[in-house]
Amino acid sequence: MTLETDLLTLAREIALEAGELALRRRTEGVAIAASKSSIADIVTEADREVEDLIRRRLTAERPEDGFLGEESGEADGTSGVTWVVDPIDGTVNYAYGMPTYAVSIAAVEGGDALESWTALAGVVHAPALRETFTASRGGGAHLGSQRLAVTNSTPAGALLASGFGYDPSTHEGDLLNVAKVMPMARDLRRGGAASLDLAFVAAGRLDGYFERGLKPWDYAAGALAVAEAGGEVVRSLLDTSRPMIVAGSSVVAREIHARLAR
Ligand code: LIP
Repeated sequence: MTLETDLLTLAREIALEAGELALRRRTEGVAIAASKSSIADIVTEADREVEDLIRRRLTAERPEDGFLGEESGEADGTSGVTWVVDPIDGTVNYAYGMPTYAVSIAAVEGGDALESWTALAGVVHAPALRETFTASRGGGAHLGSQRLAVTNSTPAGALLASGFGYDPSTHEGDLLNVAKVMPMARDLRRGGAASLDLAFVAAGRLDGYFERGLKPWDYAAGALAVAEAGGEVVRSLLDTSRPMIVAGSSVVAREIHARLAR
């Protein structure tokens, strides 16, 4: 067993357990615990409870690792491995009872962002969809036992996805970006969970994805899946205040980026 396969096995086991908790809490009724950066940026009691479960299980199994979670913050480790966790990505979808939300768990070494870390293992588990996307460095990306590959479509007629931040003042800029990219697209999807958007790119269900202002926990696991499925993920600093994640096959990702840069 390699480090990557050990980390992936642990991440998958915990993601499945966390997903069942999220699903159970959803059926019991979701309580909004608080709003964070804006009225739209909600956190539910389940977000906090699920991240607490994940953090406790990881600490018990690998106490020397670091942790970076959306709800409970950061803790340094001594092993060189850091867990990057979004307990319920797609929180608004979750609160409204939509099935498109996921537990996202990634293990990385090195820095705290896409261009500075080396991703070792990642899981995007969508309990309401009963789908578990996994990836490990050099081990490929999988949906269950199915090996994944990004599409090799040309940029023209690409099916794309994007998203908008919680801060209404950023929406005009986001919409301008959509307008720049739409001429290459067949259509646009707005799924509401970055980890699933990226997993869908890895699975060939989308040709490309772009979104500004994502946090490391939104994209850490999904970006590894895209890379291991033969795709490309870049974090572009076109807007230094809100870096842009762009993902797809190399030709699609580069076309999206070129249009955004115009
Ligand atoms: C969400 C992202 C989504 C983005 C939302 C939000 P959360 O993360 O996954 O892509 O459009 O604004 O940031 O808050 O549900 O973990």
